[in-house]
Amino acid sequence: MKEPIQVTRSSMPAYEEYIEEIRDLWDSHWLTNMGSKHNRLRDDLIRYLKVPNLMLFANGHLALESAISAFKLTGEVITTPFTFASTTHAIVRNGLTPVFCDIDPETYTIDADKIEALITERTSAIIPVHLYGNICEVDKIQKIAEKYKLKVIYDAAHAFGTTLNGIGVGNFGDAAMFSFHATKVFHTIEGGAITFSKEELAHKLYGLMNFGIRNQIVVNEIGSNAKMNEFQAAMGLCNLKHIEEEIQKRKRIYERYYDRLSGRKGIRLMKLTEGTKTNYGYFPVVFEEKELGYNREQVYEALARENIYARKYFYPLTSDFECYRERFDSSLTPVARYIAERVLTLPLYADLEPELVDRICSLALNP
Ligand code: T4K
Repeated sequence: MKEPIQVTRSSMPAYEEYIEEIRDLWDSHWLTNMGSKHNRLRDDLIRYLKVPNLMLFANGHLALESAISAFKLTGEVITTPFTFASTTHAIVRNGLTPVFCDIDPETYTIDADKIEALITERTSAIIPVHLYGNICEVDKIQKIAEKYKLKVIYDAAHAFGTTLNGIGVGNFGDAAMFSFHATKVFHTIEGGAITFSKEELAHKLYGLMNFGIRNQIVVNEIGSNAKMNEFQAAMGLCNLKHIEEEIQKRKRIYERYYDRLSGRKGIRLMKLTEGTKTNYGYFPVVFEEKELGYNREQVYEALARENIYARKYFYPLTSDFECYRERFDSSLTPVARYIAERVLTLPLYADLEPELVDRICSLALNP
């Protein structure tokens, strides 16, 4: 049996490089709670992402929950249902009501033209997702937010290192959350960050991330524990050294898929928002049965028979999750539903062999 090919595979620095990076932890015995590697990674990421402020977290989800909490939002939040569980859960776990906006049929990000109609007197924020390394229509979203005095928090879990017309994606909105999970273009095993425009937010976020502890006797925030530890930060320091090579390798795979699958009737490929420089994080393909005579499930099965595991990111829509039964109506977001029922994200990682890309494409075209 051949080794299974999964949708992604974590990139690793050389073993020796990581060992070298963690060696001094055996001298210092300082393993977590804002250690020196944590601080070094934070400063390096501020430079790499070209953002004014950044705070590291134990994972992307806790970062997003903390960002939402930091803005003291109330009532309703406009968001997308075509995303990973985390986005919607983070809103609900903050006691807020998600109001689902449909997505753009070509970029798969929130349809900015449909946001305004969903605003009520209870709306306090918009939480869009820079999905698959594509960037939302940030200017339109900002204008709406300013008109109605709403906060904008981007879920940028997929968007590490992407830019829009040369501007780092972490600069848009009031805050943005990045995931550094093992499956991401840049990872710290588990990990995440919040980037934000107003420096004052740092104090609040710090409290939320570290039990609200200000000093040994003052605890003034009902915070959580969401600190990044030194082993995570060490992995990040190593991976950051190789990030350009990682993105270039992914680009080659992405372009190979693109060459082989573009221009085919019934096969829809994601359109990047104008001005977007992506990180080649995901390769989503929408299979339209009417034109093709076969569907997404058949492609999924054909690949699985050859031990290749594409994923249905993101099906079902979060609004259709069992835990939200009877609470939302996904027929109100028909484009998101259409895409979710037909999308497959194909295997994509730095060292995926080109011959495998060719094999996957031929199965996608003839399952
Ligand atoms: N917002 C969005 C839009 C997100 O996509 C995510 C995470 C978040 C927020 C929350 O960020 P974090 O709290 O996770 O930092 C995976 C990831 O676990 C998750 O981080 C990611 N999105 C999501 C899109 O994908 P699963 O449930 O599909 O993971 P799993 O375990 O099935 O792994 C997928 C494949 O990755 C495996 O088949 C093989 C490969 N893999 C996996 C692991 C765990 C590796 O190569 N190495 C590994 O260590 O969620």
